Amino acid sequence: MSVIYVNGKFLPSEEAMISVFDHGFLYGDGVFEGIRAYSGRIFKLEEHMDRLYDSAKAIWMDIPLSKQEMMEVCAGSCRRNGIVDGYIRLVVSRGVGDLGLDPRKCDRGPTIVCIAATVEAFPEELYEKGLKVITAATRRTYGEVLAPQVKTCNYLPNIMAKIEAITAGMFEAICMSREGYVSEGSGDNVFIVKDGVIKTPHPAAGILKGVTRQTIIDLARSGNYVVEETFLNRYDLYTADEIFLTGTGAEIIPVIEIDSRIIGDGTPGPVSREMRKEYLELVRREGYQF
Ligand code: PXG
Repeated sequence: MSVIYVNGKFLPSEEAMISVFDHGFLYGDGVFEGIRAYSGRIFKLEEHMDRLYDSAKAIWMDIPLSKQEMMEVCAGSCRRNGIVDGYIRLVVSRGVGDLGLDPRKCDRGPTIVCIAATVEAFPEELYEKGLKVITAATRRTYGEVLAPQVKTCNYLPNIMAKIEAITAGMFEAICMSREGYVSEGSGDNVFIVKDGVIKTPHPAAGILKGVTRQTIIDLARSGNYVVEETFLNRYDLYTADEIFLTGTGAEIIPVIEIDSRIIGDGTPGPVSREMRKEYLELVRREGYQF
């Protein structure tokens, strides 16, 4: 049986509950992080903390714990659940309020939940075979509505894109920005390789700045690849030599088909495989020990 952190206490999972008046439930008013542990270390924990606190700030929410305390909540969740390799879901919602929108009514402060479990973003065999994806009709949210940099509990657009993928018999959907540039998948960032150059959508194209995305940019640059953060469109996807997706859950997963166009020779390309290998080596070397 797992134990789950809820507002300062570690509770058995069946006792870990939040109120029906929590604005996270009523309105999706909250922020979250998905973090991963490998070999007893939490990978890029500080980067996830920075993004969580920035997300909270952007939605006018104060998190009552320091980043260091929050890091210990994550570490404690792993320790108490005997996790060595696992997934940590940290959710900070506006808290318990009334049925109105006014966040000031949530005057007991945010609800903080931390769940440590295991994850499988995509079936294991697809990491070897590669993924078939579509581009989605659902657009990525844009800054004037809901800044894509904020990892909010409002994931309905992402889920709508995922439904498009599922109903098309695919595993993932890639969304365009309002302007029609490639932004990202429902829960992952996008990279392409063209003529030896690695390219990924510029943050201004409206993306969540993925921790894995930055890790890959750093790994690739230190391996002497040229990495461009730029603006890509569907044509660039269709004519890429390689495509791969990155995310904490997804890690690095090659794409071999998009909108019925075969990418490369229809098998995972060399750069995608190299980046995946380097990433999986790095996650076992670095991290916040627990
Ligand atoms: N874009 C979006 C929209 C995301 O939700 C990423 C990119 C990748 O970011 P990181 O920092 O993880 O490299 C995410 C990641 C899942 C899952 O089950 C993934 C995410 C959120 C919820 C679930 O795969 N987000």
